[in-house]
Amino acid sequence: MQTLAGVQALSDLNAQFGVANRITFETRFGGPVAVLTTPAAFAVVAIQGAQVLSYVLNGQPDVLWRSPLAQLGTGKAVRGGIPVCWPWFGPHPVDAARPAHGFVRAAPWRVESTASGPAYCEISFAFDASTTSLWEHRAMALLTVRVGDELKVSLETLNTGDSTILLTQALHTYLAVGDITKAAIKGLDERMFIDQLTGEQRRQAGDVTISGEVDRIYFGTIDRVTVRDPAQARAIGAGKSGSASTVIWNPWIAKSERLGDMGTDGYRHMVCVETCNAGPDVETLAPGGRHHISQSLRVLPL
Ligand code: TA6
Repeated sequence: MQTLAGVQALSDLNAQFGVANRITFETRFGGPVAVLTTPAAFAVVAIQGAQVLSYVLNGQPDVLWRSPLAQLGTGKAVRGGIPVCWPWFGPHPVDAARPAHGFVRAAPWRVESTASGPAYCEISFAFDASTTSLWEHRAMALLTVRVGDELKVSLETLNTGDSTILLTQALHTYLAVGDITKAAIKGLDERMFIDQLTGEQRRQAGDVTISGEVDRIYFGTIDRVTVRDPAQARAIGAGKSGSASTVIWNPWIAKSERLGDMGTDGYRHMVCVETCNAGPDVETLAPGGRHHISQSLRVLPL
């Protein structure tokens, strides 16, 4: 049964896709979410945007940062978790009037399937972008979230139209850290990046540390990135596939004030490590073509 804005009713979702004690559909953050529970961890995934909002390993703080103002159904993506930026990253390359980061991160997705095993739960969503006025192409986006002792988010694009798509995208992941000023991001040493604040291209020297606004597209990198978080005595590993660019973003103080939804000192407790096809890393999809991108998050010892 379809209800508001094409969102499937919770009762129908539980009947069709629920799994007792493992996968339930309920209301959290003011909107419909899936709660996936395994022996090692649980995750909360909003139907809106197919957005992971929380990933918590037993006995650990949330791996994902979320705005204290997080609320579904506002017409904007929740600030935090893993927003899905598709089918373009950042401002639209030609038409600035179109929404930044594409048009699916605040829209309802359709639950397609769920699965669970002794150590994992999984949910898949679909977005049919064949009839939107915001885009001149036709495609399907399929997003799968797999929860266990790691979190894996996969996004597949299928070009269902008759024109070639130049695809950019991001799994725009907000990682939670105890204190960003004490954190270090490893794995990008010697990689080139575009500094989005100045437009310059520079080469990274050593670990990425943050003591001000950082907005960088690292390109030519298929590397795993590790965020060392001494304040929480842990590290978070971010592996990826289908991506040759990684964005590192922290808005710091002034931009946080302009954004208005970062909370009082949210910037101190987050860093975005985004698995992307962005900057020079553009995927060309011929009609019938597919592209798959994924990010895997794992908590590691310091
Ligand atoms: O991924 C980094 C970035 O492009 C930044 O420039 C900043 O705009 C951020 O995304 C958040 O964008 P949003 O539209 O969610 O406010």
